[in-house]
Amino acid sequence: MTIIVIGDGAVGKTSLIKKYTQGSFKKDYIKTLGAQFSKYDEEIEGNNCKLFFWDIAGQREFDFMRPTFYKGSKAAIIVFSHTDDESFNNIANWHEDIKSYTGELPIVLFGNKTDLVDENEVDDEKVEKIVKEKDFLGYYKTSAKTGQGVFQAFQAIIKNLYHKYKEA
Ligand code: G3D
Ligand code: MG
Repeated sequence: MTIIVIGDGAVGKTSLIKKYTQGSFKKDYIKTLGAQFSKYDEEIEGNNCKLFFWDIAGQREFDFMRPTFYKGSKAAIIVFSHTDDESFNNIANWHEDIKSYTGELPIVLFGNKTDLVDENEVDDEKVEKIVKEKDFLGYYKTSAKTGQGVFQAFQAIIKNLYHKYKEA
């Protein structure tokens, strides 16, 4: 099962994958392709599942490569950072990008770097509005630094895929 992880630069995509896989992933940075590929074996409900994460660079010069990664993917994680409004505003663009190449793909939204913001200052309504609008599977607050929420967030999309493809 391949999952693409996208979002603006420096929102924490690589750090989140690292945290979730506890650094145990086999990492291959394909610089010329602007993507980092991580393979991770995980036991889900007693079955071994192979997970592949594509951490796709947001740089414009790699625009031409993204469709290739999108097409082989079963799900997507869009990451924004709570410390970067621009990364939040770009969620819709990332979503359009995915849709234009894959049609419908299950998508979850991660709001990362929660450790850097005051819980009371986070505008949850704004986020929930876009989750509803775009029909995302869910929204999770994460911190790749403290690890808070990271496990639950990845598990949500992985379990969703697991059940979807188990039945198929
Ligand atoms: P990217 O893969 O989306 O481009 P990275 O982002 O994972 O490379 O992270 C960019 C920077 O943000 C890194 O800092 C990383 O340590 C930091 N970062 C990522 N996630 C979090 C988080 O949840 N909390 C905090 N406080 N920092 C985070 P450096 O300085 O290493 O470039
Ligand atoms: Mg990265």
